Amino acid sequence: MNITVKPAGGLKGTITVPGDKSISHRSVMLGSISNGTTHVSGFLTGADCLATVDCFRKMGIEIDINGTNVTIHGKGMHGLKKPDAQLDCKNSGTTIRLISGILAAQPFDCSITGDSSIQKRPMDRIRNPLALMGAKIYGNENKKLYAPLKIIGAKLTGIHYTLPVASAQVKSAVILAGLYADGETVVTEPEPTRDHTEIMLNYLGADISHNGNDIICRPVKELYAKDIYVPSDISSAAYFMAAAAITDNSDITITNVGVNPTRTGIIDVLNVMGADIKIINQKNVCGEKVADIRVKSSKLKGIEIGGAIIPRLIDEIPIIAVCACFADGTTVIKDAQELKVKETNRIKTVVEELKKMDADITETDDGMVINGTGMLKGAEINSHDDHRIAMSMAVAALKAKDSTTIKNAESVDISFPGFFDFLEKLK
Ligand code: SPQ
Repeated sequence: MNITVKPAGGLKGTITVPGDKSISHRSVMLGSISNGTTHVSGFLTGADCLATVDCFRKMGIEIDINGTNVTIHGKGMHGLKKPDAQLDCKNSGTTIRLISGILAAQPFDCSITGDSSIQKRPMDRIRNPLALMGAKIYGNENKKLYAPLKIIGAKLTGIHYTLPVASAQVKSAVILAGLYADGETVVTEPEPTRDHTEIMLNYLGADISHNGNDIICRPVKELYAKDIYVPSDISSAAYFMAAAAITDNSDITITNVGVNPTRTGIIDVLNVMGADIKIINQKNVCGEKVADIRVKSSKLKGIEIGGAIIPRLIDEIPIIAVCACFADGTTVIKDAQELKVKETNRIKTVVEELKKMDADITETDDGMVINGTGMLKGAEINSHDDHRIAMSMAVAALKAKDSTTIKNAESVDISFPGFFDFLEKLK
């Protein structure tokens, strides 16, 4: 599907964007292995989270979906059954990596795969620590390990593992395996990454604690089903925060957004760039911080972004690159080599597509350098089937000189079904 986006300014209104993708995935996984029924509200019915639902249904878990309300009939820590068919994670890295931590400890073997993008994303990063715990995971070995994966359930033992790269997916896979292991599991992070797994596990009765950069996980006998409220996804809100900041005469409010400090790097960066952002009505729901975010038009300036903040905004770098095109001066993004192993190589794809719009942007080995020109031209853009590229380029199009067409724009459904309707609503 091709979508044409015309230049626009004066974005006004209040919106509530769909539920957080990371938290929605975890609600299905942890609800499935809890004792009792979990009612989830605000669930993201994007394609990635539906892939997680499908995997657990194939393992015998009854899951009812009614709009954004999801009911999971959990069967406890040892209630999953061997799937009759291969599990399919489609485009979702979170699904394949987190589920692998659970599957490694089951009394059955199974096979798990995903689409062509998933089959190019490295899986040795989860296989290596899980293998140290005793897991048996096999796949296509070609320098790194790739899906399809064959996972043969095994008896696991707790380990102390230092993550070679900051990754919430790897941390979560090890923690989930640690729930089933003999003895304590400790994961040391080089930098803090999103901690939704830890928060939700503690909410459901597990014993996960922190000591500096160490996360300590003790095995559990049971998790207890509880209602889960999923806040709106800050990664989805980011597109509208950026759109309001770069277009003239805009003033928008995005309600009930998850503002867990491990995810708010985008707010910190926009603030340093000079954006007009207010965080209001803060509260705490199911252990997660939630707030409304008000953003008005502003004059941005270029900055340097790197180091410990990168994991707190890794998915927002494409939209930050768009903002940088309209900032005064130069923006340097570094230490972001992890972008190369996302749905696409996002350093390459964002640079390639913004160049088509005449951006002054250069790819580097660990990020990019953008000279703000304050001006982009309309172009024909390839989403590369990457939801975050499609949405970032749609925001860039709002501030371009003429119309922009985004090819394969349906990829937004991965994390934000209805994205283009939200954009229209604010115009
Ligand atoms: O699930 P997937 O495909 O990996 O999705 C992405 C995204 O852009 O939506 C990354 F491509 O988000 C990851 C994120 O980058 C979701 C995630 C999580 O829910 O644990 C963690 C991050 O990845 P990582 O590599 O830091 O573990």
